[in-house]
Amino acid sequence: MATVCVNQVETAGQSPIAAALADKVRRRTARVGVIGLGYVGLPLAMEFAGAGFTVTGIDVQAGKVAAVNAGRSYIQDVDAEAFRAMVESGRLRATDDFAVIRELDTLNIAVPTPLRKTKDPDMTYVVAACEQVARYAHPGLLVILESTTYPGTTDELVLPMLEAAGLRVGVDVFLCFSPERVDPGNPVYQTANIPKVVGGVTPACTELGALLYEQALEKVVRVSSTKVAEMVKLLENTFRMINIGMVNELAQQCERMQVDVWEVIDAAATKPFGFMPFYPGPGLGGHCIPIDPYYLSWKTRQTGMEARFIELAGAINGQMPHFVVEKIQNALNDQSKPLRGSRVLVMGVAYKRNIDDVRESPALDVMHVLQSRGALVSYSDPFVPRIEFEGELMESVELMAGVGEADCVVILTDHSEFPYGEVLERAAVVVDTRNALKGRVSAKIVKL
Ligand code: SAJ
Repeated sequence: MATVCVNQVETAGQSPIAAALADKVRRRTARVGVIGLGYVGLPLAMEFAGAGFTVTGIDVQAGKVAAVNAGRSYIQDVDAEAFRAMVESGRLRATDDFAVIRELDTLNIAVPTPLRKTKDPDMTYVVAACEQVARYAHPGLLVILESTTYPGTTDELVLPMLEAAGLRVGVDVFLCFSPERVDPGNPVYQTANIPKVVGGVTPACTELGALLYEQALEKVVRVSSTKVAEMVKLLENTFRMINIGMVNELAQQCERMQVDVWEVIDAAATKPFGFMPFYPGPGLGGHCIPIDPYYLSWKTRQTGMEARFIELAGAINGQMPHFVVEKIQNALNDQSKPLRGSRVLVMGVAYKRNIDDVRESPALDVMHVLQSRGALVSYSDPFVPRIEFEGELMESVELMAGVGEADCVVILTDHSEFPYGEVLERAAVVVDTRNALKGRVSAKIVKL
């Protein structure tokens, strides 16, 4: 954490507006705003408040605003007690009124950037937020976009909106991009200790963005432009998506050749350099990995080029639910049971272990395919008490009861707390798509 210096002399070459803002940031008297109080914005607001800033969260969802002002954290990674104390101390509050931007000195924008059905970027939330920012922006304001997006967004979409409001970026206002790197549920890496990349429209912008983060976060990485910062995030997550696609294809190759893909990967992972293990699974879930790469492939297409790795990995990852259903069908077939009318219990619907998030979860795709082929599907997930599935509300069933009634159990999310030994004992057959039963030997186990 950078030490706080007071009575800083003006950094050489800094404009008076920039110098004044820098001084307020160093003194922690800068009034900080965060737009978007989700799994990125709320932890970030907490870090700024914890660093001594007075923070105003802005969100269009009245429920979130009310929860924040009641001191109630709704984000798993934000400690409830610390959050309540921070709100009670007056350091953190929320509003849905964007006019508050008039009194703010810095603004982080962390709103969703989903995909449309056509797999094109949906910039609705970013545009809506930036329209409000441009409406209330004033000289001396630092704006940092954090939402994952295609390279060029900050320069081509956000900057013109600020300039149209009569503000010169790099002179009156300062504009950066800084990719969010929040990993929900990660017990080791949280907002404060994840290195923060930041790139500005001008060097003065970059310096101010970096200075703000240095007050609250452990490590800040300056890059030369907003485009570099935007591309950094896309590389990080495209790297994962493509490598997951590769091992998902490897799983199918290994099945054809009767090789245990899990043993292969574990053995390859003993290589102390030049290798990073990824594991096959039922598909690609979450709000980052299945989505972010398509922001890159979309922008690539605008330049007249195809992002072939992304398209191929997307196709492979996208058909994994069908590969899993085939495994289930074969497992039932070995018991002379047709899929139609058989009871299949899904263990775990969250998109990855030990979290409660079902966004883009491949488990929902597997369940959809199973149901469309006539299987009687139920699920059990200690983190997810109920889901809306095919327009119906579906409750999580008690695990061992579900296992006892099922013709086939399929592990789609390997939550740590599942009693895998008991499940294996009671189940008729278990299709294990996560190698959760690693080390156990039984004819009942069907591995991916
Ligand atoms: N998955 C596999 N095989 C793997 C790894 C993941 O099938 O080897 C699946 C997961 O089950 C999940 C999906 O891919 O369905 C995404 O998993 P993830 O581990 O990438 O987790 P996310 O989506 O929470 O990704 C976040 C990302 N963080 C940010 O975007 C800031 C990602 O960059 C992180 O690397 C990742 O967490 C992480 O490392 O946990």
